[in-house]
Amino acid sequence: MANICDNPVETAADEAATVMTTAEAVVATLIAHGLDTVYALPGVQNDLLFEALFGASNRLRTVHTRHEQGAAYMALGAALATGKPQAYAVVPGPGLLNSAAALLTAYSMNAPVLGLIGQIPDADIGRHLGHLHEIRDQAGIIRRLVDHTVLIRKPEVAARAAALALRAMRTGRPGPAVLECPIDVWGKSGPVTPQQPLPVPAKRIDRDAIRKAARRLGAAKRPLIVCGGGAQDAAPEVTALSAMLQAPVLGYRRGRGVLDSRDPLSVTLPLGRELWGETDVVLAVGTRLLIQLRQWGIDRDLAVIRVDADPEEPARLYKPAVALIGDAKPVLQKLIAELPAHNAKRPSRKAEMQERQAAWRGRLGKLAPQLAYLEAIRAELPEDGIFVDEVTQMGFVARLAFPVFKPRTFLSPGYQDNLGWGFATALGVQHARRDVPVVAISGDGGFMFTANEMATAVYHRIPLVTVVFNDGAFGNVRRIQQERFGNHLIASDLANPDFVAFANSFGAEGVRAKSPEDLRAALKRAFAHRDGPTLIEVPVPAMPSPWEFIQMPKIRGA
Ligand SMILES: Cc1ncc(C[n+]2csc(CCOP(=O)(O)OP(=O)(O)O)c2C)c(N)n1
Ligand SMILES: [Mg+2]
Repeated sequence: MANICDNPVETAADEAATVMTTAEAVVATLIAHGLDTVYALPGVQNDLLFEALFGASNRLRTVHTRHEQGAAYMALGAALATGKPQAYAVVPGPGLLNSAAALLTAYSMNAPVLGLIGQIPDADIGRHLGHLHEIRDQAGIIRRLVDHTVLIRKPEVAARAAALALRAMRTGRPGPAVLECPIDVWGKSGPVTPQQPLPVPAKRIDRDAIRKAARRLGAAKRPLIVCGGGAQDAAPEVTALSAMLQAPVLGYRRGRGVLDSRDPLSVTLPLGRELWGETDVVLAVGTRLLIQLRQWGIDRDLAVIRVDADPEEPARLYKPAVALIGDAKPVLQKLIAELPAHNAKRPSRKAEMQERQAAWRGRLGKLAPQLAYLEAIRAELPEDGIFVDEVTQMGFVARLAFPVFKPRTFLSPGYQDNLGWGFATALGVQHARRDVPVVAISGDGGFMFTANEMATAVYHRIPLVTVVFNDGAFGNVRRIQQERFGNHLIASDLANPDFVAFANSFGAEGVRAKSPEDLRAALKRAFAHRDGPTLIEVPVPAMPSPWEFIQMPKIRGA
């Protein structure tokens, strides 16, 4: 991601220029970059943007939501599901702030989301006159949320500003960007040079570092690979390296699905921690490695090799033995080419891993209520179907035990872990990937954050299947209050609507499932219904705690 680029960008007028409005220039640039949808909620500052979107509606669809957070979460979901840039448009001030939790999540997840944010009249920015939706230092607020933001002040610079933002979103560590545009600038006309995608500068891969890494890994006795979200586009490479090194691949949350769960070398928590305790060389791909380094510990007997798009990342917490800077796919391809010259002969670890996986499955048995429902979902969700996780009892266990077969099919909200992201994000996932079934799970607490977007799902006929596990509580908080605070229950019991009637009142399918078998049958019907959304309510009692398997103690170092 490039640094803040605050200045309007100048382009030389040339003969290719055509007269158009700022809004038309931005819309044309989005189309030239392959975007096909803008998730949006309109308002007077952006009227001329919507006028341009109207004019381009056969090439760029506008999908409107019922709250700005819904628009931004949908763009995030579409970005996560496709790996491609996605855009949302909202009014300034409250519109921006309503979208901020999703923008923050996009930043934490390195997701390429472009925010198109309105502004008050250009000449009045910073004058505190009390314009509609005026907010103090909007650009400053945005700068705290994203790395790249530009205020567009005239049509001549608009196409290039959009192209630079879209390039910044794919450069280095990917991430969101924002374009602000004042109410009186969207409609201004001027000569605009059409802007094709700008090439992303190719990163030179350090050959010496590749050789060093290959030597270390080749000589390792018990190598381990740890994957984060940055490895999602390098699944074939990680799979090949895992086989060459007979190295288990640990993916938790954002790294799930990089190595197929059916491979005995594919592990999650808590077996991953046990392996972390034994390993001598770790290859960490596109992960901050925070849990491992902070929770599980590190010592001198463990050499860490980091692969990261962000040159700042590898040494942030702990100096690695080798840092390989670049996108995971090309870096790992080089490593795969170099490794055979250094690699030890390695017997298969299949039988050992199968045994250890089975032992941990046994210990996870105390989570049987959650596991039974997750098994029902896995049985009905096709291999390439997408599972959208939430901050709920079912989600916590899914992160540990839901089998994931392909990259980008298990979407979990990263380190924000923000309650309420799931339903609206999943709507964006399903909207961008109409070709596969998508299931969103949530608790009664999380679902109600964006439940209003059921109207969006119905209006745009988005066939998302949402399973709401209803325990009448912020269950996670409630259990902590019971277990750690002497049953001092406060702010954790909830009054809920009848979720089936709620869905039906929007014209959506609504069903209640009272057992894992019921859920399976309901899912089968829901996945067959492709013309609109289905909500499945599952009433559940309080669930056994998964935390002993997630917040595990140190296993290395002092
Ligand atoms: C934005 C945000 N606010 C608050 C929290 C704290 N929090 C974590 S879990 C939880 C309760 C979740 O309740 P529910 O969605 O019903 O799931 P359950 O635990 O009951 O399965 C809360 C409030 C959070 N993670 N994110
Ligand atoms: Mg709940």
